[in-house]
Amino acid sequence: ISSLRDRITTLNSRPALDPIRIGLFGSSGAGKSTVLNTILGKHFFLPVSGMHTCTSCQVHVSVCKSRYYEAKIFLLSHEEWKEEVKNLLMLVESRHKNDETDNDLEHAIKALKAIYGEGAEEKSYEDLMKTVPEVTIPPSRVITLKKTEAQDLASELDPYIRNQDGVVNSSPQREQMQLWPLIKQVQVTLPPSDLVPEGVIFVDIPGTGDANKKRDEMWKESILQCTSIWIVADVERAIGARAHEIMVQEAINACQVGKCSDITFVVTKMDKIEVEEYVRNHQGAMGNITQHTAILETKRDLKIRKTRALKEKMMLRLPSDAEVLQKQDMVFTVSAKEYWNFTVLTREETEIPKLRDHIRKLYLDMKRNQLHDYLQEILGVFSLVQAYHSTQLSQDPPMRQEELQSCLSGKIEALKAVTTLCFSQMDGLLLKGVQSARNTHKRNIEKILM
Ligand SMILES: Nc1nc2c(ncn2[C@@H]2O[C@H](COP(=O)(O)OP(=O)(O)OP(=O)(O)O)[C@@H](O)[C@H]2O)c(=O)[nH]1
Ligand SMILES: [Mg+2]
Repeated sequence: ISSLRDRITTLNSRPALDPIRIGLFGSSGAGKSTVLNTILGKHFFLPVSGMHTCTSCQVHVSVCKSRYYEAKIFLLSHEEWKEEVKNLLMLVESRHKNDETDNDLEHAIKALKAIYGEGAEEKSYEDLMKTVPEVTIPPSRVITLKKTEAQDLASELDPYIRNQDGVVNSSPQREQMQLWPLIKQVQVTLPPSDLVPEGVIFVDIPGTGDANKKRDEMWKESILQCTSIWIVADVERAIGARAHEIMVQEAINACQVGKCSDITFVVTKMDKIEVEEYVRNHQGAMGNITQHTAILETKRDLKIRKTRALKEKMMLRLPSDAEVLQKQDMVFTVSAKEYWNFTVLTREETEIPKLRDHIRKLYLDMKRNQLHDYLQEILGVFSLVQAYHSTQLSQDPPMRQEELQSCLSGKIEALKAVTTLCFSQMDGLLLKGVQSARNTHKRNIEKILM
């Protein structure tokens, strides 16, 4: 009864259906934040940059039933920050030992300076803990922003998310910018829209390939939590990049041990295909080909090649009936730039609408699976309740252990008798066969040898 009660309580307390989590992984500058902005129908919302690594922390974006654009910026707890300071100081210490500078060391010095001011890297841990931070840290460790317009939220949020390397410190948003070493995660919610369903959480992950090791490894921790993994690659790096190979292997691993049931490859910046380059790379191509045709041909070619490569890799490590292998569309070739400008491609050809359909399909598939599991559990509970009920109301007293034992022994004996009979019949026939082989083998061998 108590186990039944536990199962019903769990069923009851579980939010009807868990949200699905789509993680965007890829090298820095691949266009992850831009694709996400475009899917959300916002030209500039999350910060993007072509100059240097842009997104500095994980940003979760979802749609919810509110008319406001909201963001929650979660900071490291006091204990977590103390640990971080110890780690940063250890890196600074290594400078004295190795007498060399590297990017991790530079990052550590910048982080300490941002919070404790000039000369922080020269101080001891104890001294730093006594130093009053130059930034205001809210006691709740959460900063909440709430706006009625997307652009207002975007501009207030920008200094918290944008990587602050090389930023001039006289900026009016200096105070917010300096908080970056403390920021753990940002959660953004948007009002409902027709473009993406409620219950989908996009996770924009800082790009890999960064000089900073810690930032570079962050994606590996997040990948196991994703229900759908998107590997985002610039068209100029879409084929043969080692970074993507590693991501595909980690994504397949996430299908085996994590929550993932979908791997999608998104090739970005299709508008960058140049006609001259296309003609040079394709010997059979005509010289008078248009850029439009060159892009469409490249899209088709990339889809075939990447789908084949992805499937081959998946098949090596996953069972042939794995859900992730049954997907129709695995590769999308998009252009966010053309979605807004449409100088060469139509909106359909940019594949942004197709990517939105893909999300809706993923959402429906996953919800269907979750609902199926949920109903299975309800059915299980019902049948247990029914079984319990019928034993409680039964007129006959419940069978005792000895009765069960003797009933079971009787059945085993009966089974033994049938098995013996069955084998004795087989034995008879086999013995007959052996006898006839003995009688005829000499004759047969002689016939063969003659
Ligand atoms: N030509 C072209 N440029 C694009 C397209 N999409 C993104 N970009 C540019 O690529 C650069 C990098 O884009 P981001 O969206 O910041 O890249 P990211 O992957 O989020 O980078 P990190 O945040 O550093 O990981 C920006 O200058 C974008 O304007 C596209 O479809 N076409
Ligand atoms: Mg980004």
